[in-house]
Amino acid sequence: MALPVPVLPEGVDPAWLPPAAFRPLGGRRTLIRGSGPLVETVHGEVAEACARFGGEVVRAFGPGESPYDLVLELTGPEELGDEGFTCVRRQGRTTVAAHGQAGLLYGLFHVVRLGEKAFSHDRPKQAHRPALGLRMLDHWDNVAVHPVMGQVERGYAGGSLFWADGLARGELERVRAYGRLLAACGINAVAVNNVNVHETEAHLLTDRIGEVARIAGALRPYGIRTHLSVTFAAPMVLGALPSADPLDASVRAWWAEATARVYEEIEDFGGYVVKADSEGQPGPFAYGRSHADGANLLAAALAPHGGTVHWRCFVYDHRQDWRDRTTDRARAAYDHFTPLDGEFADNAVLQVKHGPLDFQVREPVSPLIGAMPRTRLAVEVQATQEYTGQQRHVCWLGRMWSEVLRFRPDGDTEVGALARGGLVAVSNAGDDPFWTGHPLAQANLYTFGRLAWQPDADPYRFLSEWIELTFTPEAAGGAGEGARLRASLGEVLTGSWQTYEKYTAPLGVGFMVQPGHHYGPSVDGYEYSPWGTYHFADRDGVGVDRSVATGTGYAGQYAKPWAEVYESPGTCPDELLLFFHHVPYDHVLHSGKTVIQHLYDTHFEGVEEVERAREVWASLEDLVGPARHARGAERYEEQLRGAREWRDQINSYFFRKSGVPDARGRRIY
Ligand code: GCV
Repeated sequence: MALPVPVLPEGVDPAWLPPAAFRPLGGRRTLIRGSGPLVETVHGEVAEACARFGGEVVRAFGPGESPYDLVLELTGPEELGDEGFTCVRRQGRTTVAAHGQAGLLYGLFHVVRLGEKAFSHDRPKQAHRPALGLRMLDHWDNVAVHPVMGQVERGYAGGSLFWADGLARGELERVRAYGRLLAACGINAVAVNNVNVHETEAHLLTDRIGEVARIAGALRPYGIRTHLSVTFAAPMVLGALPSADPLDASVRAWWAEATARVYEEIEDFGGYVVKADSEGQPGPFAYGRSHADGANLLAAALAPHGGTVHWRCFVYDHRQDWRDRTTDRARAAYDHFTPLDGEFADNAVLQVKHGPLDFQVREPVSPLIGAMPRTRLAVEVQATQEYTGQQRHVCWLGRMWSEVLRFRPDGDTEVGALARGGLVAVSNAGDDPFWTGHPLAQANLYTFGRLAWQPDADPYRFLSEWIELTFTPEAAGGAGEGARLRASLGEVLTGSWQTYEKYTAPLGVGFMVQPGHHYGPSVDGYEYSPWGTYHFADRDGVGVDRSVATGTGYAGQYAKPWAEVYESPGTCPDELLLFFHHVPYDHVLHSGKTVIQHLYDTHFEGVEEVERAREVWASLEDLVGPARHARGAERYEEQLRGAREWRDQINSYFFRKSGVPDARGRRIY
């Protein structure tokens, strides 16, 4: 039985799956061969397109019948795995063949992306399969509204899609629609609660697992496995044991039993996500045990059922003394985890933030990636724009993520290939009508999924795909206007990350944000705090000396060639100079400018770029739909206000510290 396509609640934006994106499937005869629940999902999708745009879908060859335009069949080669597929067009027929049901679903969405091109001319057989087996979103959603963080920690898109009024939502149609959007960009796993596991959420593992099972049931038809964040202290919090020591037999038995019960409820449960010994969350250090002991405890409980533990490496001292310049937070993940390489169970994945600090607009790639050859690593990026404008500012992160994924830690293998445990993003979606607050922030979610499928691809290709799917020419009122719309959106999104970088913290130095909520500038907001995030600006210069020769030694955590490149200000790339070095304001960059003049120039330029983007958006009023336009316009006002505030605070601060005037005499306060 075909599974009906989810119906979006009134007023909710269809994002990159507007009905019009399926028009090319209309008016055609489609044959679907194979059976299984995801095949029924595929059938439902095609049937919906036929209902709207004409055409017919059949499930079995009739005798003598062959005039099919599209064939979707479960006969693909086993080598392509469960998620791969082939696509070919020959003699007037487009055929997608997959070995597994998920592959058929991905193949269908591939055809949707191709649009008319899928049917217009012959195409040679091409094989597609994801480079990474796990393409996951971590939701930092709380069930109960947290007094400080609200419902979604670092969420800028309303409340949780999964939880409302202290329970799993009763109506899960929108969760199904979310699963559909995620499948259409290749995502196959979702963790449904915050890695900071509070009292209420701890219970999802045991007495409230039924609620998780319902959510899993809504995501499953789109090939998405559900994962849960758990507290390491669960045996004490939930099981009344006196300890959570990973080597204690009763603790091990407790986890084994609890996990077996999870699988009774959710047969295809993906596994656990754990934040341990990090920012106050409990962990194995309390018992004098290592993080390998901790991760392996949960891995052992999950192994009989085929689950995986995602163990986060965000372990650092968040109670540092700012006076102590020898402790360097950037070093922490590498220092904690590299000695344990080879000690983790096969079904334990270490989840590493892409940079050594915390999702700043510019950071080097974490040296931990590439330094643990005997361990499965997953790389974590942040789609939710905690430090990149909180979905009030446009900041398309595809280029940043692509740079991370294409970085070669040892000068040879790319991060995208080293991330054998997968790619994970902190989700930016919520119950907002546009899913992501700023409608243009949808592009981040879409690009993430596509990059996780193909990490070495050109990210701009995925940006164009998102634009083409989301803004169909017919929605824009015809082909000519469609072209203008797409060019304009490309213009405002393509360089938006670099624009954001220009008007905020300069040259990789990071932070300089308002403490707590992290929105807006505060140059010294974290300078005398315990969080380990400093810039050390004084009257002579700015930046953190992380060299081996005179600094914290962090640069030495890299393999060659990077250890040498980063060690000296003469070879360090400009954009990371202040991350690695403390330099005088008149230090001359590779660009030929002094640090201080670069800082002034970029801050003026950044604001001008926002002014221009706001105008471009204003010119699209008739093309993007009134609600979307109004939302974007309101956000652009705020982005411009915010960019000016950043410019003026940063420029004034450094002018006052250094006494060096702007060479171009512009207004600084
Ligand atoms: C979920 C940063 C954020 C925290 C977040 C943490 C993490 O510190 O500000 O809100 O906690 O990262 O990744 O665990």
